[in-house]
Amino acid sequence: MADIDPAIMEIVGEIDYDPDELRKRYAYERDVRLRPDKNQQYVETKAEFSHYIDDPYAEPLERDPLNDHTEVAIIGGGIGGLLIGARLRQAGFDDIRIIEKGGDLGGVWYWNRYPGLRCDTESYIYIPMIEEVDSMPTEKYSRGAEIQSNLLKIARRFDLYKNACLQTVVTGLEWDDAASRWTIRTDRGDAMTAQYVVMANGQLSKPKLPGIPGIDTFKGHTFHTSRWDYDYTGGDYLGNLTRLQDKNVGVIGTGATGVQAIPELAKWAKQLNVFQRTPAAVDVRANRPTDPQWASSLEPGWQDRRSDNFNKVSSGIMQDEDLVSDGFSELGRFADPTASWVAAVIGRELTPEEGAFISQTLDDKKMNEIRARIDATVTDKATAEALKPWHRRYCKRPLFSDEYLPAFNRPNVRLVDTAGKGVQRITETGAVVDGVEYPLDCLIFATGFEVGTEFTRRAGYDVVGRDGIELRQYWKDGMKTFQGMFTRGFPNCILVNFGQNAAANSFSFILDEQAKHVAHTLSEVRKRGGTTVEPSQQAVDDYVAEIKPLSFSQSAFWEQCTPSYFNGEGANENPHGFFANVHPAGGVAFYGMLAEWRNAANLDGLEVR
Ligand code: NA7
Repeated sequence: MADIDPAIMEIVGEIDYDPDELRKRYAYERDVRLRPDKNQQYVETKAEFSHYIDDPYAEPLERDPLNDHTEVAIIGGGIGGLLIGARLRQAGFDDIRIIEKGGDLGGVWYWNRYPGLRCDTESYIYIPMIEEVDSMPTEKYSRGAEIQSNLLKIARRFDLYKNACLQTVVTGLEWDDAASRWTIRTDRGDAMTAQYVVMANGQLSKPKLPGIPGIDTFKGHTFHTSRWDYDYTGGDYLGNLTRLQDKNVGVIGTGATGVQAIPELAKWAKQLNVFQRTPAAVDVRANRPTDPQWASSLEPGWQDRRSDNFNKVSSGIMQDEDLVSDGFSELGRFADPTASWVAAVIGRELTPEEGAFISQTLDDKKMNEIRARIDATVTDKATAEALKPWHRRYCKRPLFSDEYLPAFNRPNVRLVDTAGKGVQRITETGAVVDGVEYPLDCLIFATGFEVGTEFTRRAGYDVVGRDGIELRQYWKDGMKTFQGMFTRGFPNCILVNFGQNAAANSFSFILDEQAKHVAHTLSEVRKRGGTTVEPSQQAVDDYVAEIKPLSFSQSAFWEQCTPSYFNGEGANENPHGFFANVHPAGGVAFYGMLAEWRNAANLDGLEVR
């Protein structure tokens, strides 16, 4: 380390481990997990697996097909759809219809109800429009039920149930150029029309299953965590899973969901077998009740200010204060490889090598801390060793829990480590790892959601634009948009999603910025007396050129990572990957640019007719 500036060494602190050995271990653990079938390893929840995505919560609903017209149809009633509805209402749009698959609005917070469910970014910034609906989360990280009830407050406050179609699955969109409107077909025989369609059908919304041989042969009970079967387990989101007290339960998946659900399952199952492929990197959560004094001291506009502060801090942009001050904001110290906050501390620009050194060293030290916490918490040494993650912090969505590790100290909980290989086989009666069968009454899949497949496959419908052009075809080699939202040849059709835009740790922030963008654009078109809006070819070409060459997915960081949905299961060339199209400006600058574009109010790049 002799040639590193002492000021930088002071910031990163003592290096009391062997970085080369750590690199070798990370590379080894990645290589063990790389599979030639990459994203193809997963089973799509269709055909004989479609029952995994049935709605267990909704009562049957009958209604006649609709063929009426609305000004704005929003596909998806999750956070994105609700925010678009709210922002459009604020901009004076009355004629809105949300079309939602679920039995109620709420999106992921409607579907996910597993015990232990909470948001992982702070609720004061994650739950949108807290001020507008005059609400306050009861804890720093709210339970799922509290988040859902806040979302429904937005729906009621902005009258978004009016005209909504619940339990309705869109099956196709078709543009009628002569009439300047979309026809929307659904599984209920609807052929409604709308002047504008906003596709807000979610990012991680289609559950996926692991392609483990024999998965279709299991004769016990089974479900995906996003369709929790409380009839079988007993209890509710608070736990009390009393019907598991005489059951051998298996859970596959130790990601964000597994880490939250496993401690609850551990409390109630007779025997819980946790089948682990990649150990979860779990840092301190430190959840706490909301301090009423703090809540009453907040000044109007506090939520936006807090969210803005969090975005900057968690992106490594130096601020006087870290308002959220949690594990996510802490990650800002090494999330940004140029470590701009360090530059601010030492008073000069860093070389790229220095930035990479700081970022990597702080990451190593954080991961060492996470591994040391496992040793300090888990009493059985072999279990503790097997629970240790060997990858960089941002190779996977960072996880936080104070209940996950202690669950492995319970006598009824067994960690079945698969040494990176996953479950070998599922039989009629259990799961096999390393030739040993673990008998199970119930097998729960905490295996996440489809990522890295085409948008239209995840959405479940194709979009036919002007002159019969199909979105499936048009985007087959990757998305082509302006601002990640507007597509040439698909007038009046706007995408709200994490696609060709920039990442931010709080997903609801991205969705709200996009919702403001939709409301602004439609208002401006209205002001101009227009009926259609679409991006110019030049605007799309320029935008795509701007983001493609610098996409995150091509960076060395992701290549060195253990497989995950972040790096397309190691398949960086996947044009549909999670980070395949990310704008290089980063979240703060990118959404700042969108806000400036709105301020200019000239719809630059869009053609209005
Ligand atoms: P994730 O984060 O995609 O996690 C899925 C988990 O399932 C992960 O631990 C996987 O292990 C595991 N998995 C997948 N296939 C297998 C097989 N074949 N055998 C064993 N284990 C397997 O989904 P979550 O629902 O936890 O979280 C989704 C997002 O929701 C999250 O990022 C938040 O943003 C909210 P792997 O790590 O791939 O080895």
